[in-house]
Amino acid sequence: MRKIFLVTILTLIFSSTVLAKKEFMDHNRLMNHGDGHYMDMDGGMVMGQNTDTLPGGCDKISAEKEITVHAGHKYSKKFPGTMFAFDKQEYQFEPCTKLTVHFINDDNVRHQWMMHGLPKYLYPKGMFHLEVTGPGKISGTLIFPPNDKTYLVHCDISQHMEKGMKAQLKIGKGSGDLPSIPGVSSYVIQDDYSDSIAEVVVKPVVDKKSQAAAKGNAATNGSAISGVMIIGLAAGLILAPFLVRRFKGMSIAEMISTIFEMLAQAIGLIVKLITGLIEIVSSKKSIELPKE
Ligand SMILES: [Cu+2]
Repeated sequence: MRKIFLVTILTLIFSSTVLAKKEFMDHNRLMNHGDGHYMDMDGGMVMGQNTDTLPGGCDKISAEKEITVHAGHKYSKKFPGTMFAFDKQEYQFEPCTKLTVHFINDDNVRHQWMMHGLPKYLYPKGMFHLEVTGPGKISGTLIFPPNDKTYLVHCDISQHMEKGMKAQLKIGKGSGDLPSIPGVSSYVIQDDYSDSIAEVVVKPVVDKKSQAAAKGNAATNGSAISGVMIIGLAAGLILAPFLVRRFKGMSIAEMISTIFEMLAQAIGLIVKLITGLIEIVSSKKSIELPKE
């Protein structure tokens, strides 16, 4: 009894330390890895930092700006169907602006503020990238090129962008809106929260003729399932007497081993059949080597 009590207490202590909210961390002591790449051992990273090289076409730095960007689950609440978001979904700056981004992660997971499509001669992989694991802050600086363009900003952690952590940054007039930016542009694939499957099938159909066809499709889908069921039931009925005879007087373990044996035999037979068929087909198609 005492042992169980001790184990329970230890488990509770251990899980509380694991589940406890991590402390906010200011990632301001980063190691310089060259090429604008900085990082620390606590999950902080800056890639594509550029504080002084003017992009081609810029005579001078047109403006110096600073923004604070938040990333977190709580910012996704205003966008139905999302899980993560930045606090802002759209940014706009003048060409040749020098921008410092203070990126704050409000979650207990890893988030990024990653900009794509920058000129590769200046930004390795065309990227400017800020990353923080767990609650914390990191800052990075870049200088924008001179052309009007819309840049994608997102978090590249698996499914974070798909679940809402996506924004756009326009330089000058930009080059249009990117799709699926929460609250800014419409989704490429619109989520459907209606409760009927039939409605989902019919929804994109416009005219009545194809509407009827869609309904017909739904009906045949239903009958296809019942057709498979009928075949299954028939097979069961045919096999049942045979199986009863076969398993008479057997223990459960014996039954299971017999079933596996039968399955192995069946698989062996199927494999033999397929290899036989392949041999027949390939022997017909193969070209004989010329005899000398
Ligand atoms: Cu993320």
